[in-house]
Parts: sequence; structure tokens; C-alpha cells
Amino acid sequence: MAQQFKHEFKEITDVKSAELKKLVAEHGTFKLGEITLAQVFSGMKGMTGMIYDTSKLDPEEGIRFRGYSIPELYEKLPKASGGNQPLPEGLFYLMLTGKLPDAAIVKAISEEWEQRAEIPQHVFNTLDALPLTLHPMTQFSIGVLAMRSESAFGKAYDDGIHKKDYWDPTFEDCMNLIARLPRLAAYIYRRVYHNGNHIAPSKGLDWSANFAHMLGHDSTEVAELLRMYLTIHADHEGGNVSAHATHLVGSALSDAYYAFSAGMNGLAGPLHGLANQEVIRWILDMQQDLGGGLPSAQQISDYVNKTLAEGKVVPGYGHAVLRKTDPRFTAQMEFAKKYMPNDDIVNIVWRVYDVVPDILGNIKKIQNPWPNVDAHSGALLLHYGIREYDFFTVLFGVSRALGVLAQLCISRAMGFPIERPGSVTSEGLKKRIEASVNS
Ligand code: HAX
Repeated sequence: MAQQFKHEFKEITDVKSAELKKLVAEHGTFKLGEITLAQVFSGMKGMTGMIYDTSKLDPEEGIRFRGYSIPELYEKLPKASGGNQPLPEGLFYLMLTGKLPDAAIVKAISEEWEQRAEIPQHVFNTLDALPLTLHPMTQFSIGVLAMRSESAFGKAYDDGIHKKDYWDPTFEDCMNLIARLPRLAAYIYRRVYHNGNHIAPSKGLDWSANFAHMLGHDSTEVAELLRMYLTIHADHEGGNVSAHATHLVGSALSDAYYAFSAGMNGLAGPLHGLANQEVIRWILDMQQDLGGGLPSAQQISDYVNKTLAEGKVVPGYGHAVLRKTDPRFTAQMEFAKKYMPNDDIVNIVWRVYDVVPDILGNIKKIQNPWPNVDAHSGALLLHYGIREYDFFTVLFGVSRALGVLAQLCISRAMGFPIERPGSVTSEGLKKRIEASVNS
């Protein structure tokens, strides 16, 4: 299957690549926008600076993967037998090829990843040498780098591979890495929180169900939760920190291990993926401060104002691009309504959602007062007893691999060049503006 799938990907990408090269040759001076000083100062917001095919984010509608919204994915992607959640294997195929998979392809990808999932012993030894107190995201990134001993691209490059063939070992590395991430993540989880009592992978399960099993959860509901979780976190167009970091590092012909590890170091920031642990920490702290139970709307409002007065952000709210409630938040809310409508923490999440947008919406500088993906995810995990919130960003990272590594395959196959934007010094900027004002 791998060979067939790989060649299908290459054929599709060759056609796209030829189209793109023609576009650039014929319309290379086409303007995609102008860059203002305010944009540069705001972290390059709204500046289009790369081609990224796997997904596109609309500020009002939210994410679309190859044109499909989350509700559309629910309708069109194959599901596990008896399940309602899309299988992330199918999303990977869609992101890579732009085509909707059928159940046979999804099953074949599950089987392929199962076969590729073995991790060399030295990776476990490396992890075992780390302090248990080291943040799981740091362990995850180190584990990914330790797996670089297996880099097909690194070896092929040393052996003098022709540049037209770079895509092939990149594809192999991405498939291997994705296949191994659940095992790596579960190893870290069991090592840190379950006395190193590890659980071996099981045969014949899909990628998410096997991950749930290795974490210590064999119920259908947790498998379904992970199928949903690993699907909705997979990609968020190219400009977010984890996607862009992976893309940037990959553009130097660093292999998938280097590039993905860089992306994970970005995901570990509290303004990005780490927000999922911060949300739960914030909710539990609030609950503790208030003596437990379900806080009232007024109590939540007071706690939000206290958080803001202390110069902190309200985690799980706001977004650099989105301007409405994140559809990934809504997908999780639907899941919770179905499986755990009476859960205490879930109900706090919903009550926070009733209160926070009004407060943040009244603060002029805040562009988006609505919840993002991280506002809900932790509550679902807590419900099933996965309470170690320091670990939550690792789960996000396993999912994010699908999007950023699909794009890495595409970028290599398209022969994208090294990224090298320009910069300006503060003094140089002042001089340029003075010269322009005085001219
Ligand atoms: N609470 C308090 N202040 C907030 C805020 C929030 N939730 N969201 C934005 N602001 C503040 C910003 O800190 C900024 O203040 P300063 O000018 O004083 O620095 C101001 O409002 C303008 O910010 P913005 O233009 O609305 O938003 P940015 O694009 O700068 O930042 C962030 C977007 C997501 C980083 C921001 O909304 C935030 O910090 N949110 C809380 C952390 C969070 O949930 N992060 C996860 C985002 C989704 C994601 O990547 N998931 O992985």
C-alpha cells in the first residue's frame, strides 16, 4: 500500500507543482498585499508569506482542511466500525492528496502505521535518562530528535541523492514519524505518571484507539475522544507557530525529525498549544480559590477580572486570526453534550463561555473575545481520568504532526526554496520613515 499511496501522492503533487510554476512564471509580479509597519509590529499578522496547501483558516468560519469544514469532515471521512468520529488517518490522506479517502484507504494507512510504529531502544533509554520532572513537551521534543537516528532523508542526503528525489525519503520519514508518535507520547505518559508501567501496542487497532490503549484506556469512548481530538487539532493553516516553525526549519532541508521537533518547541509556548494545560490549571485554581463546586457567573466574572488585573491572559480565549467561536471548540462541546453533559468541569467550561466573551469584548485592544480549541479540550480528558494536564500539549503535538508533516512532504515534492524573509533594524526603520515623511 505504501508504495501505491506514495506514488499517487507524487503524481498529484507533480501536476500541482507544474501548475504553480507556470503561475509564478506568468504572474510573478502579482501583488498578494502590501505590508504596513503596524503589521510588522503585530507579529506579521495578515501578511501572506507562504504556500500551504493542507488547510486554510477563515476568520469567521474557522478551519477548512482542503476546503472541508469540520462538520463536513464528520460527514465525509470514514469512521471506525460502530463509531461516529472521523478517523485521523483519513484526514492525513485528504491533506496530503486533496482527495477524500474511502474506508479501504483509511484501513490501509492504519495498517501501514501499525507496521512502522517500532521505536529503537536508544530512544527509550534517552527518555529514561531525563528527570521525571522535565516537562512532557520537552521530553517529547527530545524523543523526536532521538529518533533522528532513523532519518531516511539524512542518510539519502549523505549518500548524494539527486534533488528531484528528495520527496521520497521525506515521505518515508513523515510516515515513520507519525506512526511512532503515539508510542513515544504514551511512553512519556506512563513513565511520568504511572511509575514506568508501560503498555505495549495492540495489533489491529486504528491509530487513535491504539494510542488510547497505550495510555491505559481501552473504552470505546476514549478511542472516540482521541479520534475526534487527533482530527480537529491536526492543522490550522501555515502561519501558526508550530506549522510555520516546522515549515521554516524544513525549508533548510532539515529532515522531518528536526523540522517537527522545532514545531513542537513552538507548540509548547503558553500562547499556542500549551494553552490547553493552562486552561485546566486556571479552572482548577479558580475552583480551589472558591472552595469547589460549580462557580456562579458572577464568581467567574470576578475571577476573570482578577486574572486580567494580574497582567495575565485568560487562557483558551482569543486568536490571532479567528474572530468567532472556534469550530473546534464547538465540535468538542458537541462531544461533551453527547457523552458527559453533567460533568462538573465541562459545565464550568460552558459557564466560562457564557461569561468571558462579554468581558473580553469590552476591552478595546482584544481582537477576538471568543474561545479557541484549547478552552474545551482538557475538560474532556479529565472526564476520562486523564488528569495530568502537563501532558495535554503532547496530545496536541501528536495530532499536529498530521498537518505539518503532510505539508512537509508537499513542500519537498514541490521543491520549495529555503525561507529567508528580510528584516529591518529599529534605527533603519526610523530613518526610512523620516526620509519618506521629509520627501
Ligand atoms: N486574555 C487577556 N488578554 C488578551 C487575550 C486573552 N485571552 N487575548 C488577547 N489579549 C490581549 C493581548 O495579550 C494583547 O495585549 P497587549 O497589547 O497588552 O500585548 C492584546 O489583547 C491584543 O491581542 P490580539 O491582537 O487580540 O491577539 P494576538 O494575536 O496578539 O494574540 C493570542 C492571540 C491567542 C496569543 C491571545 O489571544 C492570547 O494570549 N490568548 C490566550 C492564550 C491562548 O488561549 N492561546 C491559544 C491560542 C490558540 C492556539 O494557538 N492554540 O494552540
